[in-house]
Amino acid sequence: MTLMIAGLKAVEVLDSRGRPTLAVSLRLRDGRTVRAGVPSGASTGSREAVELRDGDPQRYGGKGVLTAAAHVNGEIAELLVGRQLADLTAVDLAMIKADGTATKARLGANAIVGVSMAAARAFALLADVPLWRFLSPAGTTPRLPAPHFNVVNGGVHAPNRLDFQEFMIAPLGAPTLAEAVRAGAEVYAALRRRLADKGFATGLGDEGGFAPEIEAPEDVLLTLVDAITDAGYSPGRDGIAIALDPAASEFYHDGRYHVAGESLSSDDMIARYEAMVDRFPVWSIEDGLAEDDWDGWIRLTERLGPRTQLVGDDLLVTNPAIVAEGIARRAANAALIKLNQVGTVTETLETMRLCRDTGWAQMVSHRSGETEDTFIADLATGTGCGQLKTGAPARGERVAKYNRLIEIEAAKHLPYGVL
Ligand code: 2PG
Ligand code: MG
Repeated sequence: MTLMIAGLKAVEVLDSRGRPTLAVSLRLRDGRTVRAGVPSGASTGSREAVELRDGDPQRYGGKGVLTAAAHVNGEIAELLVGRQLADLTAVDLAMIKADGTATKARLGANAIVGVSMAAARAFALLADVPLWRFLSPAGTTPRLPAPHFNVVNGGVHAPNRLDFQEFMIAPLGAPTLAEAVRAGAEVYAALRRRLADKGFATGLGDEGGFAPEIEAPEDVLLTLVDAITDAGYSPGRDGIAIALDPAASEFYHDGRYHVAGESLSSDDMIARYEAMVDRFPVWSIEDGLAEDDWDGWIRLTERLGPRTQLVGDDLLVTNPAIVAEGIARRAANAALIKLNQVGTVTETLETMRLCRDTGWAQMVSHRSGETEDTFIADLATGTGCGQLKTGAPARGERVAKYNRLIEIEAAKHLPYGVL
């Protein structure tokens, strides 16, 4: 069914960190309205689509998004409103063409992705199907993803001494999504008790994980295994596994990795990960090496790829061309999927298709700056990719996504878990 947009409006609102972002609303001809909230990262890859910020130091320290909002309300609205739009691809391609840059820098990836997400919701409404169903490509089986709860935050997401950005728990062995969420929340509660007993502060980082003053990643892993056991679960792939996102580009300077006071080469870093995988139930490592250390990534994949999921985030930035390069060079074995890294739903689905066709794993992801929008829960479910990370089982903007998964499961019984 073709879409005719009657009105399009973006306003500057706040994200979960208190920074400006866009809320886009799209009105259909029958008066129904759909909305989208645009996420925003802190540890961004250098090849991501460009988030347009005003740069006016008088407003929000230069981070205002009035220009991007004006692009939605002006040029993009002129382009799309009142036209017969055959499908989502037509909407996205029209915006890509009008933008005219390779990185969406002129209109702003934040403007474009907000409209793209709202348009996807509009098409789902017209087809009278849930968003996850609309986003499900022909021939794929929808599936509830294994949630990856980020329960300890470091790096640029927390003001502590911890260099690794994210320590996630993934209830891979849970029978259903609802049980996985329960397991995540119970371990989170057990972890709070463990940290408090040891005298650590239990304040939270940007994604709702605890931000204790622990320096060595191995010490966090030890505590996590204890918390999993305290909560009555078994650490490992049959129970609750651990996933890391060190976000290594952030601690890679002058060709060395700076971790817990040590200066490490790529090979030292790989050996350190190998020791972690030997000792702890770490099943997945995202951005273990820096985005410009491709040779290191290739060696990491050779060495750990057979038994560990190695996810490219900053390395691959959800971009189909860069993911294709990663696949060809065997520089990882999985991709992180973030809508705003590439800037449209259509291109995101293209990257996901590429991964599926090649047998690469994929994990859909939130950003550290989020809104209450739950689009990614539907995206992960509809594409059947098997994995979603969207923060701790705490903080409204994170919990909204997990709650959306629970609602989807309650409405329709779908298979659960990693592929
Ligand atoms: C990441 C993300 C999300 P940010 O590195 O994977 O957790 O962080 O949104 O800051 O890039
Ligand atoms: Mg990452």
